[in-house]
Parts: sequence; C-alpha cells; structure tokens
Amino acid sequence: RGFFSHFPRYQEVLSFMSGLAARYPQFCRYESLGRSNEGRHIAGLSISLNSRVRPRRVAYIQAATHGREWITTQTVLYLAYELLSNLRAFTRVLQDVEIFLVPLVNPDGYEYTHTTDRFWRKNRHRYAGHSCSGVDINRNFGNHWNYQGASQNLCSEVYSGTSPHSEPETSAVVRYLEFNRNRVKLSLDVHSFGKFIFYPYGYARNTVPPTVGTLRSVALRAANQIGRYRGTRYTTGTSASILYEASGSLDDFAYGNLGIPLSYTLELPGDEFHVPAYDIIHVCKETFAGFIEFIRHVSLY
Ligand code: 0X9
Ligand code: ZN
Repeated sequence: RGFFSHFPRYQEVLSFMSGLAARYPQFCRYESLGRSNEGRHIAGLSISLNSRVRPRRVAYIQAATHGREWITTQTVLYLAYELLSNLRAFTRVLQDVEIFLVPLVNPDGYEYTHTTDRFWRKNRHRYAGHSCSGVDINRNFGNHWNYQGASQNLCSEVYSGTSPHSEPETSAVVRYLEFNRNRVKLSLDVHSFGKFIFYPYGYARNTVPPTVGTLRSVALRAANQIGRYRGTRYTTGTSASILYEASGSLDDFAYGNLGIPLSYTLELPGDEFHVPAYDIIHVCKETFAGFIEFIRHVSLY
C-alpha cells in the first residue's frame, strides 16, 4: 500500500524521512532535535537547493503537536516528498530558503493514539502518584503561559505543565527556533480539525498584532490556493476570535517572543480527527498548495 493511503506509525515515519535523506543527499538532511518524554526522537528534515550551503531564510513547519491529529503528519511528509521528487520546479520558491520540517513533535502521544487511545491529545509525561498524565504541548510555550484556555489541573486536556517549556518536546522546538531565530521567517504549526488558518494573537480576544494586515493577507492567499484543488473552504482569523482563546501556543510564541514575522496555526479538514484513508492523498495535495503559497512569502523577508 502507498505511503499516503494509510497512517504510518512512528518507526515508519522515521524510515520514510531517513529514506528521503538517503535518496537526495544533496538536497536533504535528516536530524534529531532531541528526545521525547519516552525517549523517542523528535526528527527533523531540512530541504534546500544545496545542502552544503546555508540559506539565509528558513520556513519552519511542524505537525502532530497533538497525538490524535494524524493527517497533519502526512501533509508535512507529502510536502517533503513532493518537493524532493520535483525540486527543479521549485527553484524559485527555494531561492535562499531552507525548508525545515518536524512531522511528529509529539511522537509519544502519536504512538499512544495507535496503541491505546485514539483520541489522546497531550504528550505522555507521567507524574508519580497521579493517575492522570500528559501536558498539552500547545499550552506549554512561553507566551502568556497559563493565562487563558489552559489549566494547571493535570487531568485537563489543556494542562500547561509545571512551567513554560517544561516538556522536552517543547524545549526541543524552542531550542531549534531560538538557535535559528534570525533566519526563520515562517512558522507553521499544523493541527486538525476545522479548516482554519489562525494567526496571532490567540491568547486573548481583541489583541491586534502590529502586522495584522500582512498576517491576514498571506493567510487569505494560502486559503485561496488550498481551495483551488477541490473547493475546500478555509476560514482565516485569530483563534481567539473564531474558535477560543488559548495561551501558551507556538504561534504566539514564535511571533511575539521570537519575532518570526509569518506565524500561523493551520487546522486541516477532518470529521473530528478522522480522515478516511482514500482522502489522505487529497488533503495532502490541497494542503501542499497552501504550504507553497506560505513559503513563497518567505523570500520577501
Ligand atoms: O487548541 C489548540 O491548541 C489548537 N486547536 S486544536 O483543536 N488542534 O487543539 C488551536 C491553537 C490556536 N492558537 C492559539 N490559540 N494561540
Ligand atoms: Zn491540535
């Protein structure tokens, strides 16, 4: 069966990534950003026109911050696969741009949804003497940490952890982004579901970031490109105004703390967290068009 007609396990994702790196050594590098609570690799894939030179800009895209959001990993791996199989066609978008992909930010949660509980969201941090486990990685970032839409109850689905960046999954991402902060111009955190493109700020309603005009217009262009494949309609705005207020997420941290000018959270389609196997490839293809549109704007910075 084809890679994009089922949902792969953690090991299969890693083999797919290292397979691409082995097949395209001149364009692609495979690395580990660190290890999860249970010791799994948080794997990254770097793609550029020449892996020996360091492009001035980085487009950073991550997925599966929440374990149950399986389709997100597939769309990011499809982006890698499609870019590498057809690199010549993307010479312009990739001019001085490195694509850095982290398809499984939360490998422990992802595996747990395959073995034990299909609807697990958080990581798998265990606390001695407690029956509840897990931190919501998307409430663990250091921007308005635990301010709203987050909880200090460790049984909560939005438990924010003991302190900002307390989780190895969060700190692996933060370490990478801080190290590359002058080069990263785009940060996309891919989630599901709902067909939304969110831009900052998500921590509170009626907060207007200084560059809201740019954030909005790039979001609208990406939504439009996604729709061209088969008419899928995305809604754009802040999560605080469209969905709910939630603080301590990557989008606000990347924009507000690191100064990354283009920072978004995508919510892919799905019937809740379920996407039927035959539809995976179509979600991958429509989302691909959106990814490329976002990446096109990186060269303006
Ligand atoms: O709640 C979240 O973390 C995201 N939605 S999900 O259903 N995939 O869990 C939305 C996060 C949006 N960003 C901010 N509120 N900052
Ligand atoms: Zn999510």
